[in-house]
Amino acid sequence: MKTKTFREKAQACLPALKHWCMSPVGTVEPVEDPAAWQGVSMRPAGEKRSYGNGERVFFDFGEHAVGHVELELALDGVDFDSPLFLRFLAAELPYEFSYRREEWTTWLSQAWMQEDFVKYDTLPAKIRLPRLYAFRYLMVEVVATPNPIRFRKVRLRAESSAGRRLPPPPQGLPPLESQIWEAGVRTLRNCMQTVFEDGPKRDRRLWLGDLRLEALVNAVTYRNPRVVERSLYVLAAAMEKDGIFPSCAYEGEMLGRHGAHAYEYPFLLPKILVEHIGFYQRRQVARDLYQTALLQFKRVEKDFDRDGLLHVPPPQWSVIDQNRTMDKTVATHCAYIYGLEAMAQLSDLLGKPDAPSLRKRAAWLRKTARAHWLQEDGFFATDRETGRGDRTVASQVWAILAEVVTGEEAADLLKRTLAEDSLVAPMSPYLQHFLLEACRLVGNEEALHQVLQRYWGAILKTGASTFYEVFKMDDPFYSPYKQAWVNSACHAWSCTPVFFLAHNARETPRGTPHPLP
Ligand code: RAM
Repeated sequence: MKTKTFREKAQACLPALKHWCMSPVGTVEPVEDPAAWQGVSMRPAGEKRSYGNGERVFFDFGEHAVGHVELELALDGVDFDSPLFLRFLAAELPYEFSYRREEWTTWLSQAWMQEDFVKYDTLPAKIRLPRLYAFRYLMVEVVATPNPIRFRKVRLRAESSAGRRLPPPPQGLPPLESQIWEAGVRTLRNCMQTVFEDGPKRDRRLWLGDLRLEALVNAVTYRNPRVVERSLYVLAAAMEKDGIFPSCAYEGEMLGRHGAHAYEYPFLLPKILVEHIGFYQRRQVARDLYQTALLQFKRVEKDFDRDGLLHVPPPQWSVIDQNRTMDKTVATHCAYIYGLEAMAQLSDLLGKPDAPSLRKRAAWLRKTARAHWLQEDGFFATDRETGRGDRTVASQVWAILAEVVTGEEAADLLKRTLAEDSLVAPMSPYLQHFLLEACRLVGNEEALHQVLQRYWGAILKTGASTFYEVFKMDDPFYSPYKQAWVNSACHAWSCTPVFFLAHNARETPRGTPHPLP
């Protein structure tokens, strides 16, 4: 199928955005607070009638949302002999107010900070800030004004294709899990725009790995299959002649262009398609992308060595977790097997002839992984890992998900993984999701709830109303970008506890129609 056709299909399922208005719940101010996560908290502050040169006001909208800020500006007095000059800084978390432009040290663009300087030549005025912000707190600083300025009717015109309403948690969830549910569905809502965005503060980009997880939660909450299909077609529309399925793509004016490529993301494509059929019994997108999905496995066959082990050729990289230093060899090899298995299921579902050869290859790759990487102590690790002692949770989780170990052996590996503190721990909710998936696969619901409550419960304790891109319990300032100001605090790959908490999702679907409300 031609990219032009994918483009047309992407446009045909463009979802409508729904809008709603939010007003601040109060004015606050950031204060240094050693007891608070990242050392900054917001305390109530009185609202003044008007603000003069150098003064700031911080509006608290009560919860994280995405949209355009609108407000009315009026001067105290009549003199207006110069423009009004304002600085806006929208923040997801209090710590972002410690941002200092001159202290920027990361390679990521400073333009991602939600800071804008705007001048107004005529007042009073009704304004609408041109940029979309993702935030809970909004600071307005009066850089220069001819007279004190009044802020009236401060509003956020919020938007999402999911609408405002957060689906309620299933009855009977314990309070902590209900809170986790609420933050999870808010996270997805705020990332669910005309495609599944990764995080609305920064990239606002559609990534294939993030899309898979968002599609899972969408299926048990907002139930909008068109956003899934639109997202898949937007990615497909950006495919080049080599047939590599993009890991990341743009929309709008840039529809048809892709961004950076993550090595293992394309292996998730058949999984998304199988689950999509399972959730909605809609097959067209799977039919359209079947051959493309198959190609993702064939085209990397050259990257296997003579022992049948997959090595990512530099400078390519796999995501697996937001950790740039750990060895991801085992996890990537196993992600390939996981994808092959899904590809075989997709072949069966669509009545294609490829399943037997795909399963044969998966079985062989399980053997090679086991033979080379299952160490004497019962953990999976490459020589590099064992040599340096940096065994990872990621390797164990992916070995389980790829069914390199099964049954009792897998259940035991999971238990030992959770009990072993020396393994390199997940840095992001993305890998934590696969840990939950492994818990469910081996049937250990108790461990699943423990992980979920411990990790996502800890995020909530930081004051979160949405879940984060990265979260390391022992390091509040952890950032894969070396600067926590730019981390995203509403990142959809972190919303998947909702999927595991939904009563109707007790089993990850394997292509069978899934009973959902
Ligand atoms: C970052 C984002 C995104 C992720 C990629 C690999 O840009 O966190 O969610 O998928 O990395």
